[in-house]
Amino acid sequence: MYQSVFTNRREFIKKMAVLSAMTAAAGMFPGIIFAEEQEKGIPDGANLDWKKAPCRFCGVGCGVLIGTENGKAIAVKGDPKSPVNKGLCCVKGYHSIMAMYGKDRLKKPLVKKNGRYVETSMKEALDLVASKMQETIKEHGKDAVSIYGSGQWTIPDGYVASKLFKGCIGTNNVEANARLCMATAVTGFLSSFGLDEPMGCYEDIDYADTFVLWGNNMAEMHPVLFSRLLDQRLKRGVKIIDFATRTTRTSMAADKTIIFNPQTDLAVANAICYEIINNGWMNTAFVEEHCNFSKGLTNMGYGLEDHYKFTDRPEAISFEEYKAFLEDYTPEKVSGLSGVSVKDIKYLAAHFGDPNKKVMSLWCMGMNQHSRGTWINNLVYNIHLLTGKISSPGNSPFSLTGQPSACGTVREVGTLTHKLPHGVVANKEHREFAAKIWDVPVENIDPKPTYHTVEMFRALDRGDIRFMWIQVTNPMVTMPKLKRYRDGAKKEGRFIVVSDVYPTPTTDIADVILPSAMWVEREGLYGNSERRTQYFEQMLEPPGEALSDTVQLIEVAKRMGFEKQFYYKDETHIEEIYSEYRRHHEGKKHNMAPLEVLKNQPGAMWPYVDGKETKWRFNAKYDPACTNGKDFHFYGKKDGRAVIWQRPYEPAAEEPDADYPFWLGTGRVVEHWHTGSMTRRIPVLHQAMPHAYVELHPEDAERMQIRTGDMVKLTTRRGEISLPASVNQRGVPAPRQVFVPFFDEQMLINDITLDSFCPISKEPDYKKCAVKVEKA
Ligand SMILES: Nc1nc2c(c(=O)[nH]1)N[C@H]1C(S)=C(S)[C@@H](COP(=O)(O)OP(=O)(O)OC[C@H]3O[C@@H](n4cnc5c(=O)[nH]c(N)nc54)[C@H](O)[C@@H]3O)O[C@H]1N2
Ligand SMILES: Nc1nc2c(c(=O)[nH]1)N[C@H]1C(S)=C(S)[C@@H](COP(=O)(O)OP(=O)(O)OC[C@H]3O[C@@H](n4cnc5c(=O)[nH]c(N)nc54)[C@H](O)[C@@H]3O)O[C@H]1N2
Ligand code: SF4
Ligand SMILES: [Mo]
Repeated sequence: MYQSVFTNRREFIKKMAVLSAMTAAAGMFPGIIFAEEQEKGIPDGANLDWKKAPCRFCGVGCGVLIGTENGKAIAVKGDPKSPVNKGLCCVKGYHSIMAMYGKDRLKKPLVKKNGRYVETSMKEALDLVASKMQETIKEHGKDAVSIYGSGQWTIPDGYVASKLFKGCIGTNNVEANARLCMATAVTGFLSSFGLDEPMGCYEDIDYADTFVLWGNNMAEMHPVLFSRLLDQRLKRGVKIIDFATRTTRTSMAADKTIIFNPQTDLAVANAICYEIINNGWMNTAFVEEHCNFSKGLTNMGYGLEDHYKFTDRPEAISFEEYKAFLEDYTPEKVSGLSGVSVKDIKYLAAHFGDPNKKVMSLWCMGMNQHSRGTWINNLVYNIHLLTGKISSPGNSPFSLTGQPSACGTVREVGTLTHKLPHGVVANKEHREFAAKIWDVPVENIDPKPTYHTVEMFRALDRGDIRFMWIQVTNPMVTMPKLKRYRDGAKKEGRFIVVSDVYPTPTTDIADVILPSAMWVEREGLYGNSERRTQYFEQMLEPPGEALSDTVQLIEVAKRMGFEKQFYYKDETHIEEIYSEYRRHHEGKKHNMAPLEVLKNQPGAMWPYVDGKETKWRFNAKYDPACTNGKDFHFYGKKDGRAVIWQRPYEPAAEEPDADYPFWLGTGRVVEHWHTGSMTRRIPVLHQAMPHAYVELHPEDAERMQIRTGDMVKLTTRRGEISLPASVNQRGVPAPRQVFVPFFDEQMLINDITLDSFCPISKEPDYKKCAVKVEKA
């Protein structure tokens, strides 16, 4: 039996076009769609069986209740018991179950033979994957095979992937798309505090007086959490300050929007520190007791050269040295560069400086996808450390995650090349500890990290990597400077396995496509932004031969001869895998709640110690791991002190010039999840946002005589694409800037983005490159 996946994709694209032609207005009335579906005979919901799960989509981690009847999920509501969302959901949450029912769900494995995809059984497909991996290792060595996963992997998926590749095969070729997303948050935390993940939690929202959003569009990207900020404003009159490079729906809801030039957040943050120190707002007792000052290397490049190596060399400095450094960042000096008025810089600083105000900073990709991302993370921590506004209710620098399990599966499980579940591969004790739990010889674990994500795709292009297994991510839409990496992946002698639930541009380049069981079609766990681990049970049967990503990996591991390490007795393996995984994190600093607890409540925050969650880490009042006898203990650092970093302003990797006079920034919209593979198959979401566009500032549009809907050609040094214009619609960029969302695989903005990255975190800067803008 032959089935071409391309036929499916053509059908999908055709259907998208038909739906786009329908008026957007219809999309505003979901009732129309549901009525249509109801006619097709959706059950009436009289005998619904409700079960809890974390939402499939974003890192907020809302609790949802899913109603199933006759083996189908037919209703969703917010879980009123969840402390995260207290019964509320956003549009994606409410429509989440529909993402499982797209007509072209992958149901059978497909193997490419003579340029066509041939259906095969799961057993044969897994045999092929295992033998291909073994063959590649034999011919090209263990570092020629790799796995590229995701912050949408469940915790068990990531755990078994790491165990198979790092522990059994012995290669550190394990990366995840969180490298494109949260890697900078990790290096920010590690350099400032020595331990990853926020010290505070969502409850901070209930106590903070001022919220500073550092270039994130919470109204669209973390909608339910944002509604908690709005709720506090109604109740207590708190202030929401939107500090951003463009006006968004978040700006519309904020009390004040301050627009700055891209990349200059570095300078403004330093100016805030200058103001704090020079106005006597520093919490001297806190700084003397709990902080050190440090500086690192500067001019570290932009990761653009292949094989680029950079190692930071931190050096202690004195407070006086740090204070002298800040003289370059007076509000007056920074104002011209940043485009922010002196008054607004002082306004921002005064909120942090006021001893009677509790301040919560929130950020996401504006600060992380930044060629100096680690630095800007450090700088925001500096502000909170200088004022002592940290690790206590309402005083909270809070780095938000994007994906449902970016924290749970990538940061906590450690599915990055240099990481282990507990610790790093370079550390002998950490290797010994992991090897013992994994039941492998310690020599198996290679002490040297191999490739981070961008380098991994460069290695695939060069031929150093020959085999790549891609799970729960769609890199052929989401890699920066995409064309180069697509051409590389398609070269002769590369073998690509893709596990997905729908055909995508990434399955288009696959040699084997494995259909996956999605979300509640299997059992799993996610970990959200506030260190909350949440469990979900299997509620539905996966379609056709679809298997969970965990089981796919285990089956291949067994075929490769690792039966002993992957011998799990219970049927879905999740219970055993999770309790094995928990052993890596035992102790007061990171203990995870047992599965029985997670089965009965909407998640628990780690460190989970003596049956209790730790809400504020490093604060002796709340955190049992504090042992220095003081009020705060930053125990991630050997001397118990957090680091205030001297980090200068440096320009972006590519800035507008005469040939490419605009900034190009990219990002998201509320209706779609990343590459739209799921949300574009939900009619109501697709119709509300049928295709990508380019946002222009109204003055630029007028000068070029461009109106909404006109085609605009964007050209960068990497190539060109054309998209319809959007003027004064949802978002408005600053003059000489354009913004494009990346959800639309038919208008691949990443074909023209730049693959520069923060040399410390290796996270690409998707927010900045230079572009020429013309009416097409
Ligand atoms: N609806 C929906 N929600 C999502 C997602 C989704 O796909 N759809 N994805 C999830 C994921 S994985 C993520 S990572 C998050 C992303 O959430 P966000 O980071 O909030 O969203 P983005 O649209 O990526 O970021 C755009 C913002 O970057 C800021 N920016 C641009 N340049 C700079 C700069 O130089 N400095 C600073 N500080 N800011 C700058 C701009 O102000 C702009 O509004 O959303 C999560 N939530
Ligand atoms: N230009 C630009 N590019 C960006 C960004 C940006 O801001 N601008 N942001 C970056 C960031 S922060 C992120 S997080 C990435 C996201 O980038 P990706 O992870 O590449 O995008 P997704 O669409 O989330 O891909 C998830 C894939 O998993 C599939 N899937 C869903 N459920 C399952 C399952 O249970 N099992 C399996 N095997 N597959 C499943 C979906 O169909 C989809 O194809 O994009 C990055 N790329
Ligand atoms: S805010 Fe995020 S987690 Fe909550 S319902 Fe929306 S997409 Fe789901
Ligand atoms: Mo992300």
